[in-house]
Amino acid sequence: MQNQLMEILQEAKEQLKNAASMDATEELRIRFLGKKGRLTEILRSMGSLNEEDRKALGKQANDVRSEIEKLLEEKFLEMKLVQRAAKFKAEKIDVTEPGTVISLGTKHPITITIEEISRVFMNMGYQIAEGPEVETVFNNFDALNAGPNHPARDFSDTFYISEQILLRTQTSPVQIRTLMQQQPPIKVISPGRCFRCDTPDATHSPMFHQVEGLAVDEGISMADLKGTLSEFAREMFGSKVRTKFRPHHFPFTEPSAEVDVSCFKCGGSGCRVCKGSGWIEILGCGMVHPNVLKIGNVDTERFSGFAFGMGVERIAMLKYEIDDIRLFYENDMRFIQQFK
Ligand code: 2NM
Repeated sequence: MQNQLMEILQEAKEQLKNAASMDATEELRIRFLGKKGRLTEILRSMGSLNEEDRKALGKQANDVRSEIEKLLEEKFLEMKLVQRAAKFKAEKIDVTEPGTVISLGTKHPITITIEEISRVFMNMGYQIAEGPEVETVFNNFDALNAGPNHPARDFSDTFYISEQILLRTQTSPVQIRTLMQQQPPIKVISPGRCFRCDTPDATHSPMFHQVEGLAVDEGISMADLKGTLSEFAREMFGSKVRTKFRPHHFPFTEPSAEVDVSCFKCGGSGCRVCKGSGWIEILGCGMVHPNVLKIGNVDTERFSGFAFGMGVERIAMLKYEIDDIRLFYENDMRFIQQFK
């Protein structure tokens, strides 16, 4: 039996040496030290021995047991370290790896254009005024000298919310609100969204943007209007462009005009952008009608003013040579990202 014990120890040593995992080590523990293990088997069979032999063998068996326990403990520790190393390897994070690229958005071309127009007028001392997109019929039409039978009030052109409430068809209500709140001198521009009941096509959209402007002070004349808007055209389209003021009619201005710039693309000889005419229409303007000034209790004997309005989409389409207004509203990044 002594030999058997030595054999067991020898076997345990060898097999433990070769064990390559936690599970394999645990299996060996059960095989050698478990209730049905080799050592237990020998201890059980000791009953037939005399006391002296039993004592001697018992001590030896316990020594072997301690020895195997020690070896197992060492192996378990080793396996634990191996396991941990494998876990570290599997969960390794490479902090030098390039991060996920976050794609940045870009400003919409309409925003870019509004900012550019606004900058030109801000540099001339204008303030930016804003107002609601849902307006009263009074602010949108009556106050603008568009009487009860004016064609612009037509239900088929205007989004009415109710009889007295509508979606503004231009940003002029902002000018009206300014006139009613402030006394001259007034120099404001009003960029913003407008709505008209149009069927969309290459040049029409039921939602579009405008920048309108208003200057009221003592001694403001048509010369100020022409100088201001000619300077705006040069800032916006290049220092070489000339301007042309053609007579027109608006209910809220008298006299009224439309403004053309000489083609900034071809210089006036005629091209695709100016459709061969050499001139491009960019905005409407005029001297503010006394009926409009009176809405703001402005003393029309002392003060006068000019106003103007332009379509932002139209300006952007001209500048960037965009041939369909609907491209602005499709949110196709391939389109929008061209205007960085
Ligand atoms: C235009 C053309 C001409 C305009 C007039 C006013 C107001 F409220 F002051 F009377 N705001 N904007 C105006 C004048 C707008 O757009 C083509």
